[in-house]
Amino acid sequence: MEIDPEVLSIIQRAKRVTILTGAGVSAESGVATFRSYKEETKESLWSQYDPQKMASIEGFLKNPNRVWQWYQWRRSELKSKKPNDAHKAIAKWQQSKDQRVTLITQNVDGLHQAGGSKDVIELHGNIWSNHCLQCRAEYKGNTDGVEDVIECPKCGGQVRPSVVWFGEALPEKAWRDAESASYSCDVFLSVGTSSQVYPAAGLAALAKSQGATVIEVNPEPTESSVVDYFIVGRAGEVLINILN
Ligand code: BJW
Ligand code: ZN
Repeated sequence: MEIDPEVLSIIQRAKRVTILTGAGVSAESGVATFRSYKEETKESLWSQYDPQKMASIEGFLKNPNRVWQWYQWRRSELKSKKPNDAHKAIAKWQQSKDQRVTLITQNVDGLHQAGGSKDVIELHGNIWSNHCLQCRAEYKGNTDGVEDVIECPKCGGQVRPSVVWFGEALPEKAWRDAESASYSCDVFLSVGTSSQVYPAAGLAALAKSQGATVIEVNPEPTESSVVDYFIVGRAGEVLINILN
């Protein structure tokens, strides 16, 4: 594939690049996305499960074991997944001496870190961590094979995965860092996200309001309305081409 030379030159001239990634970046590692469905006929999560039941506090309180087991299943699926070309290309880009590249992700799978990225701003938490719903203490134990919700050793509350569910606030520091990286970049690159979930989807508009060029990478059209350039393609091949 070839990328429009005009877009390439805008990216190359940028001093500060902020990248926002979504589930599409992990799709080529074989991780199911939430909404879109296409990649190697893999069903998306929300075509099989009700987000209100699985990814909201109401759903958890109603049936904690069902939600817990769903996350345990996703963790077991993720165990064998490896970072792909997109994760690796972004990690390499972050090491550039000429450009400052900030990575913001909505993904909870940890594959960016596994691919070598160091400072990853995780907007929706991390699926490998757990904390108590009641006292918020981090639960550090290994949960492999644990079928039912664990009781917090400190207060007896229920232990939950440390991800951000619908209706919950994003982690404060991550959100602050994401906002400032979006405010201050020359290029905002949105990769593999359907841009339907807020507030993350609003970062592109924030960047644009400060004069950044917004570039999107996705094989499919998205909900985003502020895009200056849309690169049609898969995350891995597009990022490799941008870097070469
Ligand atoms: C490829 C590819 C390849 C495929 N290469 N690409 C304003 C307007 C409307 C609604 C709201 C609003 N503000 C808030 C809301 C409510 C809600 C929301 O946005 N709802 C919308 C769905 C309408 N937002 C929230 O509730 C947020 N909280 C909040 O606003 O709190 C307010 C508050 C403030 C103060 C105090 C208290 C409360 C929280 C949102 C949390 C989202 N959580 C999830 C689950 C995480 C845990 C888990 O993993 O289980 O996060 S939902 C899910 O969606 C997950 C994702 O991170 C997120 C985004 O999905 P993403 O990454 O875009 O994936 P897909 O599947 O949608 O798209 C994949 C894309 O990849 C597609 O475009 C493909 O084409 C593409 N693709 N192959 C490149 N090879
Ligand atoms: Zn507790």
